[in-house]
Amino acid sequence: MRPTNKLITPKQVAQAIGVSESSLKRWCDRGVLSTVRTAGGHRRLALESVFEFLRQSGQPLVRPELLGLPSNTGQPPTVPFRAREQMFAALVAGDEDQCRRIVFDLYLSGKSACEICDGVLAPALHQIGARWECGDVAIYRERRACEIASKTLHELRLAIRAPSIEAPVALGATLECDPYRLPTEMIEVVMRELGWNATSLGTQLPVATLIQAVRDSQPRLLWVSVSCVVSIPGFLDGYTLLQRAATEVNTVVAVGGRALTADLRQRMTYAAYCDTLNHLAAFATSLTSNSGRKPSCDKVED
Ligand code: B12
Repeated sequence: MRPTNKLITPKQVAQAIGVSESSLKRWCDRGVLSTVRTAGGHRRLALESVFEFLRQSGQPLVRPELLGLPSNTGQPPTVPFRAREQMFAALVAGDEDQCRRIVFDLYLSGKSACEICDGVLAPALHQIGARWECGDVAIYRERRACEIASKTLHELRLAIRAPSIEAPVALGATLECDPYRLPTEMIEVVMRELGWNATSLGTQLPVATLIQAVRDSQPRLLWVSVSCVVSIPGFLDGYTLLQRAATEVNTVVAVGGRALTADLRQRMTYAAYCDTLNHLAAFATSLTSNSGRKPSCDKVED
């Protein structure tokens, strides 16, 4: 089982964390762990609420595989400052389980999705790019690393509580000619962790269809991830149309990505430019804590 089978039995959880089933049921009765009932009246626990409990309580995992995690999760615990190097090695080696272990070790020890993405996954991929440039990492390894990172992000997303019905909506994507999918996938996960109903629409979207999505959903926030610009005039024309359409429905636009040079940014209008996911998280939080107030800055600083 991977963290996609979202409802699990109290027995599985008790075995995973090494306590008796009766202790676990007591915790459930006291509301320490939330449960749902099946149609037949049996108690079940949502995997994301078990993860939340583990993050808050620091309770060690005895049999992580019962929660769909690699069996060596947390044994020994991943030391955050080593995680980046370990992630680089795991990605280059194509070791998907090790990559999942590092991510879930960090997540269960209380690190946010934002910290994991900005601080571990992205730097490991940057290092892969640098080593590819010198000819030290073969192209297939780089592509495989990208696939593994994407799959692991997907699992992390499933470990996060689903957005509530009143959650503010955010949409995002990359525009035509930009195939870089990891930044937009990371943003979806980070925004969902912040309680947003966030959806990445994917990569290489024609501007017209993204405008249609904005009009249909009228999100509170639209992110545009820009890792690659093939034609500057073409990009600016498309982006301007999109930004205007967003303004018409009161959608705030946040932009970021390695291709957004200072020169390009000067010719764009946006509510926030973010270097990191942490910047975006701060900006998104300011939107929900001052709902109704227009953001006053163009760039969110650390
Ligand atoms: C994987 C990869 C690819 C894959 C991408 C696959 C995919 N489907 O995503 C593919 C195969 C497409 C590819 C192709 C190429 N690539 Co490439 N690629 C990479 C690599 C190794 C990783 C990219 C990645 O996902 N990084 C992880 C992300 C998460 O990091 P990030 O982009 O920095 O994002 C972080 C922040 O910038 C920020 N952020 C980013 N976007 C946004 C958006 C918002 C709204 C916010 C808030 C924040 C934010 O948050 C993120 C987390 O911290 C990079 C190395 C690198 N430095 O990243 C090279 C790299 C970008 N590629 C490079 C090159 C040269 C190419 C090619 C030209 C190679 C070739 N000869 O064909 C082509 C060009 C393709 C194109 N059309 O542009 C160079 C670019 C050099 C340069 N000066 O521009 C790099 C830097 C490698 C290198 N060191 O030489 N590549």
